[in-house]
Amino acid sequence: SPSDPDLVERARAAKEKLGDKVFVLGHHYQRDEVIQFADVTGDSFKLARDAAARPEAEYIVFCGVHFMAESADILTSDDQKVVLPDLAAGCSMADMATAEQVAECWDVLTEAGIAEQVVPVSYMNSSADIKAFTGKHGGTICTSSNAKRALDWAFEQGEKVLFLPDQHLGRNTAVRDMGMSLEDCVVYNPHKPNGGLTAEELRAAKMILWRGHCSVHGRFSLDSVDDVRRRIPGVNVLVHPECKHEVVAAADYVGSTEYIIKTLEAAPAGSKWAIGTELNLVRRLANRFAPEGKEIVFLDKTVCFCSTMNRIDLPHLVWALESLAEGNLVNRIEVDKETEAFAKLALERMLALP
Ligand code: CIZ
Ligand code: SF4
Repeated sequence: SPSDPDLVERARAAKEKLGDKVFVLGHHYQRDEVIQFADVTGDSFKLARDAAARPEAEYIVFCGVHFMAESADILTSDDQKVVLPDLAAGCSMADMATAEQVAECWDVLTEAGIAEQVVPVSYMNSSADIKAFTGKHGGTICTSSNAKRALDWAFEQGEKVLFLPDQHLGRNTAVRDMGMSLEDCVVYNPHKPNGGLTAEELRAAKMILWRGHCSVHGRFSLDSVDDVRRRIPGVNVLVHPECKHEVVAAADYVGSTEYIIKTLEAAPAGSKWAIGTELNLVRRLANRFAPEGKEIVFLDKTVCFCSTMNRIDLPHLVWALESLAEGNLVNRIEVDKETEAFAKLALERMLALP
């Protein structure tokens, strides 16, 4: 949708007034009307690092979702204030693992006599509390780009991994990249007593997958892959590893948003692609590469935008920028010191991965 010219002018003016004091981060899944004001774009981890590399920016306006703003606060200095233009921009996947549920899970693992063998590995898409739990129990964070390296490391530290909160990324990495079988994985359901698992099942498992998923990527189906192959002969199917295992198994290429972008940049003219990731990004890539003769379609027309990502729109961005320009610090996301220290430990283990 075209942006309102009045709002565009107000965003531009507020940004100009703030100058180097503000740095605007735009996640790949954000709307075009927001992305046009981003100083950098990227996935959540790249953006948090980009913010840390700009110490002169007092205000980091994070156009993305809540856990991403928390990660930016953890990785930036105490003088930098992270602002989320709409506090209702959460992530349904991150919300599927709460601190209380994960503490209860650890008690279940302790009672089954296996907690000492378990290393937690948590996806970037998790709350600061879950990252802190991970750091406290000797684990690491991973992104969809380094999940295999994180699991390799974790299996050097212990015999089992508790993977949080995305069961699909955990399963896909274990089975596709590590040669494990589906039987090596069990799913811990936080809504059932003992996670819905017996102590024997827990003892036999190598991968204990938290029962979380992405409400966008989890909706792509095997049918959507079959359909697009019928509709577009010769199409390359490229999906994000947050998709279900059967979708990933049927795809030609699998990888993070950064991988998807690089793959399309390198693709030859005349090639055809069906992409299984968030719609804002797929549309932007389709428009960008159409002049080069690359045909890019969305894998499944029944799947929608990430509704919480889309909460950040131009009116919210204008409001945040104008407030900051007037000296009002609004919608600050601040992780408390103790949580930050343990979460940072887990993030630093990721940064040290070979
Ligand atoms: O699915 C998401 O929200 C992704 C890929 C987030 C991220 O880490 O950038
Ligand atoms: Fe969360 Fe999925 Fe939206 Fe990413 S796309 S923010 S994982 S719900």
